[in-house]
Amino acid sequence: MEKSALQIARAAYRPKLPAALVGGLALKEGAATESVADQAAIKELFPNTYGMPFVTFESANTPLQATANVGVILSGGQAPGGHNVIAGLFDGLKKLNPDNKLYGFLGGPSGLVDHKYIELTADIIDEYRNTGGFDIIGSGRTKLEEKAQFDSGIEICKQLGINAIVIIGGDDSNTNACVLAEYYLQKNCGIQVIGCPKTIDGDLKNAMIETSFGFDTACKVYAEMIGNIERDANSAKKYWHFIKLMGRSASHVTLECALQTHPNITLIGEEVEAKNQTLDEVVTYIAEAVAARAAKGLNFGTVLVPEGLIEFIPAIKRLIAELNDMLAANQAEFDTIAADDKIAYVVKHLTAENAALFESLPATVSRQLALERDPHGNVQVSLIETEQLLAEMVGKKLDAWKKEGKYVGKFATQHHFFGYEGRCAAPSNFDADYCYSLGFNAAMLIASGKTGYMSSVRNTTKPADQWLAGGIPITAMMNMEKRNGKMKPVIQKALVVLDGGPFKYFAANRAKWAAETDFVYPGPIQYFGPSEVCDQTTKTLALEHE
Ligand code: FBP
Repeated sequence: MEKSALQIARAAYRPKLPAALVGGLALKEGAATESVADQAAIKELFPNTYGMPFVTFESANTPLQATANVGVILSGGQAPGGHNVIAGLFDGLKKLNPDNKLYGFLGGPSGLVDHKYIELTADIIDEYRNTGGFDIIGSGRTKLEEKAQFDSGIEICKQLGINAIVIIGGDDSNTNACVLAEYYLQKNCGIQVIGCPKTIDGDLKNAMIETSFGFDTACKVYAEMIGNIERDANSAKKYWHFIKLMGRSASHVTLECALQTHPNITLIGEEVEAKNQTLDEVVTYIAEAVAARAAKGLNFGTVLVPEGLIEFIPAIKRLIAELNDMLAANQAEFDTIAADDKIAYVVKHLTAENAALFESLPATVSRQLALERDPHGNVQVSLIETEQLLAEMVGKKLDAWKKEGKYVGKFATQHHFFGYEGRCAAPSNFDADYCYSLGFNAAMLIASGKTGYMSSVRNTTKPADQWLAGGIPITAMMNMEKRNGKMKPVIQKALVVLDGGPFKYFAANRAKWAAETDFVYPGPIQYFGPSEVCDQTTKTLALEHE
């Protein structure tokens, strides 16, 4: 396969490791842990993996040696750096013992259940070092939840002599990793399970997991594109650009991109929810900023919208919840209704408040809400074109204000959705180093006999040699939440904290960014060059650790 000059040069990049992982090392156990909430319930569900201590690696004279064959799984959406986690794991295992083997389960967690795998040899690994994507073994969204799936995993592990599984995934996949670890301990089958924190959404983090991998690179890619759009907007001076950014349940990506590019308007879902705002209030907020700029002759700008915004608006959240329940209860009848009559059927079966809100939405959105369901019968919120919905509603409000003489401007819009563009980008130096360290560290946790732990690399705002490596028991991150009507143990999702450093910085500057044209143009990720250009972390990480 032909490679670009950058690909060839990048393949030779040697990711940096925390100093403690470079030579010999020793494991230091910290204090016993408690789950973040619902301690009694989590302890009962995880009798073997609850309360384990934090662990940290320290430099020592003796190198760790261990025999371990490992199976690795990529789970969920792609995130830049996944290949480097696997490369780090491979190199770590070979350092422990050159005879150790690494197997890759294909297509995500289903590879473990269906016994689809390849052995990852040095030749294969070398092809993928420092590259984006998950194509080395593929990924998938199968959930590991059933005992039959776990038992099928035991079968293939016994067959291949695998004594540890590394699951690279987000909060749900790591929750399942812990369930698997607990089950394998109960069965005493000698298979350890270690998790690695992945997701561009940035919503898997806590004191020991400072960031999920992929967030850094994906945000840098989106920020480059937003900067380019801002420059276009400032050159042509004739469009308002509405840009939706991926991040299904949290607004970290949008906040980080705002910090990097200073757009005129940024919506943060968590704030909209905290202020109990209605859709109309959100639209009015944007329209007022547009009108204020128009009064100064500035008929252009940029608006950033998080993918999950619509679900953060409390009234819409209630509407979606009722729609899901109502359609589930009336599924059989609903399926027999002619397509043209479905909207009327929905209106008739909703409570008055939700019916009124449903009818006030633009037709494209109400159709999407009523007619497009996922395989579980739920509304497919991510398909709603929020950027278009907001632009349309702002346009209508401005028209009304024009008639009242309150607004004199031009409002022409362009829409964008950035998500897939950044998920498989070649990892930034930060993600290349962080991911390699996470994988290498996972090998050391396995060699130390740990299970039910997530690989943890901390102190990441400092140069890589000062990073701290260790592990956090996954149960320590858990609480009980309602899922499909039942209380389940899950890793607590990290949403944008409104009194945290990143949001506070944004809130202190947004009025200025709205009124002025204070755009920042970050440009493309740089892989080679001075450290201040190539090794910057995200603004979020920097502000969180100031
Ligand atoms: P993960 O949580 O699995 O990392 O995926 C996150 C994400 O990238 C979201 O931002 C987005 O909503 C979703 O995946 C899209 O999923 P799909 O790849 O199935 O279209």
